[in-house]
Amino acid sequence: MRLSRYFLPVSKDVPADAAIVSHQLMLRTGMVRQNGAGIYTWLPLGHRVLQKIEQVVREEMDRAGAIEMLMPTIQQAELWQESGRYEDYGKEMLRITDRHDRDMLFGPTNEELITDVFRTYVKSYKALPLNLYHTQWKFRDEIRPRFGVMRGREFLMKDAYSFDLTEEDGRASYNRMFCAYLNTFDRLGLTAIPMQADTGPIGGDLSHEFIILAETGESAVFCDKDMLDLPAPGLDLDFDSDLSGEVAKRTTYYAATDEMHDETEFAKIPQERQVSARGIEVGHIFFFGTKYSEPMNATVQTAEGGSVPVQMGSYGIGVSRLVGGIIEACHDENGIVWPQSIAPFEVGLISMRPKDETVSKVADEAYETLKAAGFDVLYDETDERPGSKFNRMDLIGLPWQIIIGPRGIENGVVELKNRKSGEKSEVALEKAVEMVKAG
Ligand code: P5A
Repeated sequence: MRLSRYFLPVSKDVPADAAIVSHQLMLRTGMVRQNGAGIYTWLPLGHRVLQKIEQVVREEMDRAGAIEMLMPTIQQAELWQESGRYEDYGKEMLRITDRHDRDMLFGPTNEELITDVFRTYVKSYKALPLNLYHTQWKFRDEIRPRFGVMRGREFLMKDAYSFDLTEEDGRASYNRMFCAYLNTFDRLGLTAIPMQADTGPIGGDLSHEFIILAETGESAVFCDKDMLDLPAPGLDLDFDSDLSGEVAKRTTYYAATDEMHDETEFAKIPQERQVSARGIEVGHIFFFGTKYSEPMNATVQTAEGGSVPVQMGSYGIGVSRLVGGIIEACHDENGIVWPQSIAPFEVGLISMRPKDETVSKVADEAYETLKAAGFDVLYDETDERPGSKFNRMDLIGLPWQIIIGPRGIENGVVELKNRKSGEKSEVALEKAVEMVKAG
């Protein structure tokens, strides 16, 4: 993408109510524009990141055997009346009336809708296990939307729903999602800690929140430091195998959010391993058995010919929240430092002298070479001062910068800068391509 033709409204002014660094940086880099309390337009740079995160999440859901679909944002009140949550959900639910005076709502989550899909089409245990997911906008009329996209009212969530015949199978489905989540967050460059959590309006008695540590996090969290060093299960994990050991490895450690915190248990950890910090909840998984299937009559035939309510769980990842969460974890004094896996562009190509014919020709060729190598490239061929070009590239945080100037051309090299380490090297373009590929 040529910067002169892109839409990148970088700005110096940050509204005073942008209290945390991720919110400030998202506004400064022109990733989002606020349209109302907790409601945002995703501008091109922000939209690219959102889509890249969604894609990583999708790949890991697919790897774990979940199947993608898409449910609507607007739902009928009847389904929620059937489950009993229509009244319970309270003011967080945005209720809407259509022209025929029908009660509708903007979905805050989709347990009811997916249960309705399930009961319509699935009648036999033979179709199980089944895990269906989508990535769709949700609306929750949060009492205090704040911190930009981290606590929005309209936000993008990936939500998956598992269906099993027995409670034991249901727990196996839960374990698959538990492991898939660890792999997903790892690919996003994050250390996410599974913590025992309150189940709130979703329900059930088994639930883990996935928390990344950040000073600006909304929740107080407590855990064992040794947990932080555990590697993710890995992309070669066999999702058909028994994963209870992988889960147990992590759940034997103490880790809880403030609602579930038990000071006596926490005190049993050696003091030097006690982590008491703040965290951001980037995912939340639940197993709630027949909470929805029973009242909504979602049953399956067993091998013996009987009929039982299906066992269910639900699994959420805050895709739009992750954009802010990742910036909280990945920035420095000059701006954002994107992990390569979800950077809006992998390479920022800077032409030092766009008016110089030779420089511009070499830079144009480099642009074509980098694109042909499969990279997303933002090519700054604008006529601005080099200083402001460098600052802007640092601010938007692309993992690699390639700088083309007259001196390098004379020596047959480009300058390659790694945004994270700040390391610069003068190498031939082919070598730079290799280094970017290696990540
Ligand atoms: C699980 C999937 C659920 O809604 N039903 C379907 C279950 N869980 S949850 O914990 O309530 O939400 C899942 C994740 O969504 C993100 N999230 C938010 N992100 C931005 N703004 C909000 N207001 C918001 N509320 C929830 C979180 O990452 C949460 O873990």
